[in-house]
Amino acid sequence: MKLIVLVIGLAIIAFVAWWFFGKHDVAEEQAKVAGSKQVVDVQVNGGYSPEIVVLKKGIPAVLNFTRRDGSSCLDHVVFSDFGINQELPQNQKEAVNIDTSKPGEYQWACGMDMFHGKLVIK
Ligand SMILES: [Cu+2]
Repeated sequence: MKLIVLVIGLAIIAFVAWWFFGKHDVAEEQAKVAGSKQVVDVQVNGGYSPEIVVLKKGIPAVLNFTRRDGSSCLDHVVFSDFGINQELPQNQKEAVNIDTSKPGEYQWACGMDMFHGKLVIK
């Protein structure tokens, strides 16, 4: 009986360690600078891909969101730090303009704050 408890305990510890320290594949993408602006395409399908977008400070940025997901959950994208709450029509590329004058990390989310992505401006 003690052995079972020990084995289960070790399994839980191993799982927690994996969860916190294991390398999870979070898609990160650096914006491509073209001319005077930088552009990143973000696919919206059960979440955001890439989930982390890295932008260069001071260059006007455009995030092109394409929502494949049919659920109403993801039909808005919210950048609360930028005062943006934009509708994402399904299967259309929707451009969201981002002010990159202030470096930092900023979350974006779906309209219900369930799915998240992150902007890194540096
Ligand atoms: Cu949602």
